[in-house]
Amino acid sequence: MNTPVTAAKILAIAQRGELILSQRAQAVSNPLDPEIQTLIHDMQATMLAANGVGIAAPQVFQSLRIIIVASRPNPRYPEAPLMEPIAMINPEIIWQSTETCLGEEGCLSVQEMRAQVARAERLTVRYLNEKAESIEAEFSGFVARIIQHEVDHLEGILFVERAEAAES
Ligand code: K1U
Ligand code: ZN
Repeated sequence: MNTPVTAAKILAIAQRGELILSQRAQAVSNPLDPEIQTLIHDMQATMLAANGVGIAAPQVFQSLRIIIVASRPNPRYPEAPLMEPIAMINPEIIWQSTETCLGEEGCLSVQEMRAQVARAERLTVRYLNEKAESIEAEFSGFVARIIQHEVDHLEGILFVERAEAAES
């Protein structure tokens, strides 16, 4: 991801019950606007500071269609790929497999709760990158799970609404 010259800010993370987490986020009209570039930079820093593998703009009180996806291997998903964070602006899941898989999720906006959620195993997502280029890419497994979780945030949906069983 491109790095603005200014230092990144760690932003406050909205918690379950905040209205913004249940609202549909607005499309970004100008991805090259410096304010959008700064927001992406700050979202990435906030995600890393919170030890997350993804984040969506409504989680930092911005009702905009921007997500960051940053898989890494972890105890629940040891086979997960280690990837450079990808910022996706106006992401659209344009295809998803009918095959689903159950997996554990957490959320930076829902403290101390994890749950099993069924998600499509594979998907194709179309989005704008930080240079406003249109990208189409296919993902599977844990990365596809993160994308579905983050796109849900843009629709005002929390993973607990899709959960099969909660875990402590
Ligand atoms: O959007 C978010 O709240 C970030 C969320 C993304 C996510 C985690 C697990 C499955 C799907 C989506 C998190 O990063 S919560 C942090 C966390 O619980 C976790 C971190 C690393 C691996 C697994 C979970
Ligand atoms: Zn979340």
